[in-house]
Amino acid sequence: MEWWVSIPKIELHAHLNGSIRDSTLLELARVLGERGTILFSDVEHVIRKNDRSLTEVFKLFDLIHILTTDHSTVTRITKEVVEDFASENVVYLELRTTPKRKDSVGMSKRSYMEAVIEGLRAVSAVDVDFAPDNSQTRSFPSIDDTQIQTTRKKIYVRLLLSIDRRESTEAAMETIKLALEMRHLGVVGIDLSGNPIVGEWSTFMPALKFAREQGLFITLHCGEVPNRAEINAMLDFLPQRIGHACWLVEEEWRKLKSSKIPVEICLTSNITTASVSSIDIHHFIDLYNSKHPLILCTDDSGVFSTSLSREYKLASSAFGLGSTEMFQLAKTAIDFIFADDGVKKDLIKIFESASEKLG
Ligand code: 6MZ
Repeated sequence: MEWWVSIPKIELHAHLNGSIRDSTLLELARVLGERGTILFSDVEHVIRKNDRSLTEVFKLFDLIHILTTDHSTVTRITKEVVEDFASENVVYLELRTTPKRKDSVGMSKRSYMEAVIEGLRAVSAVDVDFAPDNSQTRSFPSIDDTQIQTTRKKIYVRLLLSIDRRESTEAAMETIKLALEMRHLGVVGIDLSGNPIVGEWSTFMPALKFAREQGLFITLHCGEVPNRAEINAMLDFLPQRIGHACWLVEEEWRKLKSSKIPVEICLTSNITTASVSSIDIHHFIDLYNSKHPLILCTDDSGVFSTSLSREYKLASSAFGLGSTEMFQLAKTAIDFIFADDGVKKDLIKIFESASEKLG
């Protein structure tokens, strides 16, 4: 097994519908093609395509949502995505998804999320811990040292509910309320995402403020496009984490660094969508050298044909970081997860045990 695959890793920025296997998307497209809902030949090359602009990515998401939005498919993709992350030794996954209402298939935001939870329960290849410590539904007890050596592979999964930038304040508020009601099922926070050229910060701010007051953690897609006013407003909001941070100017870098807000870095996504023009000038290395908190993530492993192991390998080769530094980078992600201290302690044990094994 490649070293990048063998080390334990933590994934904090992964969109459910962006992380679907191509083979599953093609299978779903074929079925809808047979039913006459779509023209398979039109869709096939879009799914197989590899380089995509930011605009094309959001068109692709509209297509993916046509393919995946019924309850049993949502359950299936959740199961597969968790199994795929676990198979490359992701030991903690914060999976984010946008709760969707689709009247034509009797889907509400709540029933969409129930289908996601069903997917977590359906995972059979590994043990999944998805609910917090104090809940009746936690699937497995806290681990001890002997278990690390002997038990089946285990992955911790926590959920973030995403607000799509196309949504209204009321719709965003509905998502926050749902998140609060589903905390006992492992929902730990809220993400703001969607096409960055759509929507206004002022639409989402009231809902995000409410979420924070209620104790939910917040992560924002910030600076995926150059939008000075929004980047500043987001940094001033002081979310617990931000994703991307591609288009900050000098003064905003200073603000970010003094705020110490951890940044979820998605290298392949940023390069593919041309949010950053080339890997050698990616802000990863400046933030890393400044010891700013950061976490390597995939964003959309399906859409960008990547994996977390690949992102680690890419960072190592692009920025000349050795295995000790990369292992340490993977481990420090523990500090930035939204789950409770019990999970953090378990993760520390997992990394310590792996460090002894890998030498
Ligand atoms: C902003 C993104 C994104 O929620 O249906 N999403 N939002 N920037 C990105 N960078 C490329 N990648 C994904 O997963 C798909 C949704 O996640 C958001 C978009 O809103 C997309 O529709 P879910 O599971």
